[in-house]
Amino acid sequence: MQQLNNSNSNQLPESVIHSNYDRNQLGIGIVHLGPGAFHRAHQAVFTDNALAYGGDWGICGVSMRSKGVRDNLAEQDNLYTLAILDEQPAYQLVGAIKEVLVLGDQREQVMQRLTAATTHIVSLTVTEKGYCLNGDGLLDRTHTDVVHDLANPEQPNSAIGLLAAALQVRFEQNHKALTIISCDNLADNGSKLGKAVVAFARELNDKLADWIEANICFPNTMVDSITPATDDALKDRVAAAIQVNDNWPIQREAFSQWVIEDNFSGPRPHWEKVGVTFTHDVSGYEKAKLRLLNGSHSTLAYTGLRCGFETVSEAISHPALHKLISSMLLDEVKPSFNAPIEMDVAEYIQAILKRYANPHIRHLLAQIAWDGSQKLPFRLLGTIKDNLTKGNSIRLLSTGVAAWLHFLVNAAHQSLSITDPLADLLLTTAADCSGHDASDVTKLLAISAVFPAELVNQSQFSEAVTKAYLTLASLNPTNIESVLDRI
Ligand code: CS2
Repeated sequence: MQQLNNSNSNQLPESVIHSNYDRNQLGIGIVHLGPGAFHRAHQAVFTDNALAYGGDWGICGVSMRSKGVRDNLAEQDNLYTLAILDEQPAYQLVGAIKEVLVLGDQREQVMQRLTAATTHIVSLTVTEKGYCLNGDGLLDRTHTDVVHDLANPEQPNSAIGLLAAALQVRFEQNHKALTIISCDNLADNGSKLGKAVVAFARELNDKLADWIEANICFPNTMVDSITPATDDALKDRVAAAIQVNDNWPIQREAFSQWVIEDNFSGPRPHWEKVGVTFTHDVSGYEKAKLRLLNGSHSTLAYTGLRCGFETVSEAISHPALHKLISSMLLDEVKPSFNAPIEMDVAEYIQAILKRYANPHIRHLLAQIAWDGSQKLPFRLLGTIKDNLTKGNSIRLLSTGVAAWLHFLVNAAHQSLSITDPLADLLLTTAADCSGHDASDVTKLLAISAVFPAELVNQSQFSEAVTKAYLTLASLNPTNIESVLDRI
C-alpha cells in the first residue's frame, strides 16, 4: 500500500473530506509547541478548515522533546488523517501542518520560525505540567527546567524559556509583536502563561519584560474535543478507509469546541468562519468545561479503574457510576460557577454524559488518569474551594479526590509506575499508606504541591475526603452498586 503523500493526496476516495486551498503555496504563519494528538485533532483542524478563507496560516509544529511526530509525518509530507468516530464516521485529510521540528535537534530552525516576521501566532499544547507553575499558578523558579533555562537562556528546554528567548530576539530586532495562545486545560490559561513568561523575562531583562507586557497578547481559551491516543486499530481502519498508509492518523469525536478571548497582537486565521467562538470573557466557558467535563472525566477515570473498567464508555454505562457522575455534575459542580448566559448547563451536562457513552470512541481511563497532580487542582479542588465558600456540598467531588488517592496507593502497593511529574513524591507517600486508614488521607493531603494548606485546614474538606476514602477502600468490580450507594 502506498504511503500518504502530496502526490496521492488528491487521489483519495471521494468520501475523504479536505479543505479547499493550495497547500503548495501555503506559507507558515503559526508555530505550535507540542503538536500532539489533541493539537492535530483540534486547533490544526480548525486552522485547516479556515485556510479555505485564505491567509498564510500554515503551521510549524515544534516538539519539545520527542522525535516521533516529526519522523512519522516527514514520510508523508506532514499530511495526516483525522478520523471522526461518531454516529456518522468521517475522514478528513489535514494539510495545515507544513513542517515539524524537534527543539533538541533543530534549535536554530525553531528560533528562525519563532522570530520570523511572518510568524504571527505561537500556540501551545504542552499539558498542564509544561507551564512550570507552582501551586499558586505562578512561575515555579525552583522547577528543574526553569533553573536550567535561567542559567542558559539561549538553550531553553521549557516552553516558557523558549518563548522568552524568541521574544528577546523579536524585541532586539524590533520585530512585530505576535499573539501567544495557550490551548491547554488550565484555568485562565493565557493569563497564567503570560505572567509566567513575563516573570521569566524579568529575571533576565527588565526592558524585555516591559516590552512583552506592553505588546504581546496571551488570550485565554477553552478547548474541547475528546481525542483518544492513536492505536493500531485506528491505523488499520484509516488505511482501509483512505486506501493509503498513514503513519499517524488521529481520532476524535464529532464534537469540537474552541472559545478564544478576542485579544490579539496581530492578524489571525479566519477561525470565526469555521465555528470558533470569540468572546471578551472566556471564564464561564472555561469553568463549565474544566469543571463539568474534565472534573467528571478524572472522577470517572479513578473510580472506573477501581471498578475494573478500561474505557470511558464502559464505565459511564454502569448505572452506579452514571448516577455518581450525573449527581456530582448536577448537584455540586453546576451550582459552583456562573455559566455564560447563553449556556443551558443541564443540557450541557446531558451532552457530556452522551459523549462519554459514545461506543465508537475507545477512550482509555488510564490515559485520563495521567498527571493527576497537575489536573485535580483545576478540575476538582477549585470547585471544592468555591463550594465550601458558598456552603454547598462537596461529598461527590471529594469522592473524585479520594479515588485518586486510592489510585496512588494501589500503584505504590502493586509497584506500578504512574505518569505524573510528581510521581516519585506521590508514590513514596502512598507506599506508606495501608489503603484503608484515615491516616492515609492525612499523609496524602499533606502533599502541598497539590493540596493548598488553606484547603486542607478546612475540616469539612479533610473529613469529606476521609469518609469517601474509607468507603471506597472496599470498592471492587464485584460490589460497585453497594459501595457507591454508600457514598
Ligand atoms: C481528558 C482530556 O485526558 C484527559 O485528562 O480529560 O484530555 C479531555 O479528553 C479533553 O479535555 C476533552 O476536551
